[in-house]
Amino acid sequence: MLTCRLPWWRSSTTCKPWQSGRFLPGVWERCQPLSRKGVDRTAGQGQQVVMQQEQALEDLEIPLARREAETLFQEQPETGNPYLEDALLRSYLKTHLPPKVLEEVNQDLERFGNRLLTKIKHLGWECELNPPVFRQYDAWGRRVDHIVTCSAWRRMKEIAAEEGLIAEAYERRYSNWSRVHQAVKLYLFSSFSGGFGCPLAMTDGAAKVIESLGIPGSLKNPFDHLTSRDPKKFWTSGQWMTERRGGSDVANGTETVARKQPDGTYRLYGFKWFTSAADSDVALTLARVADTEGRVKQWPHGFSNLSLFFLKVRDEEGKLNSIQVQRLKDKLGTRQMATAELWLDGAKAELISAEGRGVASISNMLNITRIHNVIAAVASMRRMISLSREYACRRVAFGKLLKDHPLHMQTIARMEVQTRGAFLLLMEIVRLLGLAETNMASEQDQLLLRLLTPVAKLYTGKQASAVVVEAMESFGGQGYMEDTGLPVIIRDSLVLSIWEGTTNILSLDVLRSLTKSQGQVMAVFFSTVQKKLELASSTAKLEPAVKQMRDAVSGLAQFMQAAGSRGAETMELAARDFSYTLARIYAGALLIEHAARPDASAADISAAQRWCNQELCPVARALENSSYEAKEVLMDSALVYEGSPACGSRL
Ligand code: UCC
Repeated sequence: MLTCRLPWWRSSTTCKPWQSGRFLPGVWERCQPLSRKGVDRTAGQGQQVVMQQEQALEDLEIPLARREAETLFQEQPETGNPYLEDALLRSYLKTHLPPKVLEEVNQDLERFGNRLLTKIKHLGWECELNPPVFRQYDAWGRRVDHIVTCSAWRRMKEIAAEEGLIAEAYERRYSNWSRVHQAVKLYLFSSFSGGFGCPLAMTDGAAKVIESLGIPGSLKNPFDHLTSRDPKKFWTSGQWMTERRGGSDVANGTETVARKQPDGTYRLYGFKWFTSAADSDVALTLARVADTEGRVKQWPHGFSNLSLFFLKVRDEEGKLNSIQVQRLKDKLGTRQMATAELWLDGAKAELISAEGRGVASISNMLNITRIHNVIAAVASMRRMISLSREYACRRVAFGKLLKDHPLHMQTIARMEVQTRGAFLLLMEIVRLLGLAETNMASEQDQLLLRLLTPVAKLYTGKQASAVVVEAMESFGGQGYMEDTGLPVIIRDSLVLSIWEGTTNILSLDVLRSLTKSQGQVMAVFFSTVQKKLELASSTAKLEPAVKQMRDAVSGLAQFMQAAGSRGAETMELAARDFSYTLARIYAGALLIEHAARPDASAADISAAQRWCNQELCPVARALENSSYEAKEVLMDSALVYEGSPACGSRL
């Protein structure tokens, strides 16, 4: 006899659909926990619910043991063209792009969206199913150190070239809007790319460094390859920064040395601990220049001892450039992409920065890869929400579609608000980058770009982790199943707050931008936010949001004043809360600006209002709570180490 598997709250004496393994018609209907009356549903959706329920009833009538195949499946979410379904993206482009540019970009994105859906999505999944493998020796015992990638991964590289995913930014056919066009393509590509966004980030960063050096003769050829639209010619670049002693404190952690050769080139000796997209064609890396005796040169204060080098990973015959692959990393996510440990055993390289100015020079690359990180963060949130909202139109629970459960919709709507704020922050930094690259940026624009890049990277990385995990829950147990593809998105998103600088490192970079500009970045921040609020002040529906923003801005100004009189330690302790405050206030201003357009939708207005309902100035609250006082610093340690034998006795 089959036993009833209903949950306990439905298996009371009044609710027993099963008797002797048979379903009694009529009982089921009476036992529905939620009334279906008054549910607003279209005819088609209503029919779908009824059909699903009828199917369930039919299945239940047949004893489980005699059913040949289960017919009640959960509906798979199917999303359409990601460009056409992204209302905020489309309204942003319509608002900002000049009409002629919009027309062309719109066409390109619609076509690209279809290509993503029909071709690229499948390749992305193949990349996930066929991660790279490392073959250290050939059949005859010869060391080959071959990183074997799948055909779909290699096809992604060709597609990246064909679509101009790097080239677009450097050709500048749409002048300052080229960066926006490129970023939007990368954003659409990101969730379907099978991890190929990573090599593209570093390729873009390398091209940016070379361009910022004025494309010297020796780097003209590599630059052409990195920015090529020809799949046969296109190269990708790595960014080898992390060594065994860590990836944050690069200046102190780098052990690799560079020995100058008689022909003016260098040979690099060292061990790179994390090299992402290790199958790339070229790389930028840091090393300490040593003299002929192998002694590392010492530099005056202000120089980190590190210099920046360009190298090709293989020579013309395909042999590794005196590089040995130690092993591939066993990562939680981004498993489609080979991350390796590499020994540099005399790798031939070209010095491309002034000696000792390696960190400053590679920061051009870092700022680009950090923007790519933002792209990936926003894309992962958008993808999860697209799937969630689609699933909610198909999945029936408690007698109605998920979309008709207000609590479920409230949960997705909260994620949507976060994603909208993040998206506008992304568009703002790529808009500013586009201006800077076409000599159209004012000094203020440049300062704002410098400040907002780490702010957006650190904030959207955290948002992505929270949103994708929340969205996973909206699929119930299915969200936890590998073959739905959902866990891949989660795993791949979790790295976004780590690589390219962790949240705290990026918070300190925010402070670096303040110090370097002697506070000017904050003056620009305040005046830009004020301007956006002023423009919206005549929109009645936005009044409460504008008021909340003004309060937050004045809280931030008060914090700045108080922190200024306390010194660097307070600022360092407050760095994370401060950066979150900047992100929330600036994204709030962007949402308000977008909602103040004459053709703004009700959803645009609501997104702005809801964003501003959250705590916009956490740094002021923390200051008020004395979180940055010395006694609280001691208490931080006491809290962390209570009961720990590690260093508890030394507190
Ligand atoms: O490689 C990695 C994984 C690759 C995967 C890529 C995927 C991308 C996403 C794709 C999405 C799909 S992960 C490794 C990444 N590593 C990092 O991000 C490093 C994290 N650590 C830092 O950022 C640190 O703050 C350091 C390394 C910058 C600290 O070094 P220093 O030497 O202590 O820094 P200083 O002395 O403060 O700065 C040295 C110079 C200064 O210029 P000068 O000397 O003119 O005053 C700084 O102003 O560098 C300048 N500088 C910057 N300039 C430092 N950071 C920046 C910046 N962000 N922008 C402009």
